[in-house]
Amino acid sequence: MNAEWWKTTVVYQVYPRSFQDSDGDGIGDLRGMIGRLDYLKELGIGAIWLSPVYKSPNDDNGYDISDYRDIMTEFGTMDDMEELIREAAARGIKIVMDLVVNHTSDEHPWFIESRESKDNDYRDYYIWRDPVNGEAPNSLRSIFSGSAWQYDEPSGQYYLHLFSKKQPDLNWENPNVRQEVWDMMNFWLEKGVGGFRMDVIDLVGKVPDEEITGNGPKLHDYLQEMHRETFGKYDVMTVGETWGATPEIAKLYSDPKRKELSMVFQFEHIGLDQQEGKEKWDWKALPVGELKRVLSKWQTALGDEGWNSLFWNNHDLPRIVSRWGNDKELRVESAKMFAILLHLMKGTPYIYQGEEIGMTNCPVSDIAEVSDIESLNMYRERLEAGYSKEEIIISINAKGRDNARTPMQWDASENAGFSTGRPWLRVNPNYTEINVAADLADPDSVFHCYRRLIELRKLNPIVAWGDYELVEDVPEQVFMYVRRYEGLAWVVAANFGASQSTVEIPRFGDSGEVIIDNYGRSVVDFSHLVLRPYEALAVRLLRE
Ligand code: TEU
Repeated sequence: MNAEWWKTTVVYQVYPRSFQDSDGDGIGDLRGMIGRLDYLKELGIGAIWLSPVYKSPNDDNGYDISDYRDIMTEFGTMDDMEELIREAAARGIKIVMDLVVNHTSDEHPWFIESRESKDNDYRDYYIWRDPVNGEAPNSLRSIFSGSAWQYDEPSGQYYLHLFSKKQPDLNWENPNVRQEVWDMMNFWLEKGVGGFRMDVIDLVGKVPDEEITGNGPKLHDYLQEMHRETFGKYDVMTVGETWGATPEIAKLYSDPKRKELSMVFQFEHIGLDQQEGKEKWDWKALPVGELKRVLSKWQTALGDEGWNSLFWNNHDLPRIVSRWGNDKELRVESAKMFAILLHLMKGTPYIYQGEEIGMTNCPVSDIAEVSDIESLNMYRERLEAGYSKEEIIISINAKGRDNARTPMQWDASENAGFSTGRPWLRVNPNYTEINVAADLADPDSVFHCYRRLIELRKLNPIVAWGDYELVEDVPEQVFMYVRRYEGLAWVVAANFGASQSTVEIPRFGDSGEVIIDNYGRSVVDFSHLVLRPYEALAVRLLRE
């Protein structure tokens, strides 16, 4: 048993609603996914993080669960799920479930009971408080706009919901709640899943009365209890979604000695294009220098007391090539640049569906085209606050979550090969050009760059285990680092600029063997290296 398989693999995130429909209802499903496993095997990934497939009324696309032990009707059945786990395993791929246990759906039987009456056995499964001076207990805000407290007429109390009002927060202080969660996790572990991605896990230790949400005092006790009671006995990976993690906090989760999680998603780099003290909708240009410093800090700060996750994208984030690259004439180059830069770092890389073919954002012109609850609530709130429709739509196009959720673009046929029916969310019109079939056929495609990067990680221990050092004496817009392992040194350079940049580092020697790049170079001379717009390369140094 190799306890660390997740340190040498690459994880692929599937957003099932948008991956592959098999029955023509316009919604992706498990059977569709099974049919695409060979594609994922060809890409070379070792695990799939599956966004929620449980029963859900879909107020937040499955992140509002009404039955943790059943499958969403539109996605299929438990038999399909078991077949998916089996068929994936047959291809060397593990299925990592999304564990959404900060909250349930308000349609979960626990909540239906809980809201029945103040003395119901399940009342204390959720967080109920009396009004204060006839109003909400305090000023806690929902991440999806408005107050985090919802008044419940019949009992005269408020319940807490840090997300939508159809996502009431569970009360983790209650040992029965924790036991229910452990039982449910064991139910899935026994089915052979490869681990869990833990939704907003940093919120479960909240102390609502003190307005503490993230990183509450008992958070790590709970996670150690979880480790003991559930996955500690299995060879699985666990990754926590932790928006507020610093390297010090990340070590608390991922230091193997503490027996908590394998790793966390840290979001420090993700917030760099956000204006100070404002919301994600209020963006600014990416400060490349800060990106270099932040990612490099994370590369070195965890040392042996933790493990990094590496990602640009997920189902909550805009597409990286549109966000920080050029999704027009340099789409292929910039998509590959992000891939090369990230995949040769230390940590476990995550690819979000469609990223491997350079899928782009999908702009809308009217709120009627928007599906995501976060954007819809924000739209209402900002209209009331006096913003114009036009400025709100600009924010949604830059940062809205639907950008990442449009259907997977498989080929140039109708609906991009995603569905024979009408897709639940419109297909990005650029599918005739950007699609899997086209990328598979072109050896220079974004897909083949990702496939090669995954292979490089498998074949070269330096990628998983090498040390990391940022190269400082280069122009601000060039992100350059060295990996070193057992006498070998690899240099990775990426020009974030839309213009060329010159790098002069004579100590790296006058030539090096190109391992991978995005402009088709054969030799690299570091004493005078002109990097073209979004050019990225990795080179094995002949001497240092
Ligand atoms: O996301 C947590 C979260 O905080 C996000 O809503 C985030 O703030 C926002 O989307 C950033 O743009 C997780 C899931 O990934 C997300 O899809 C869910 O909506 C949310 O939890 C509630 O379960």
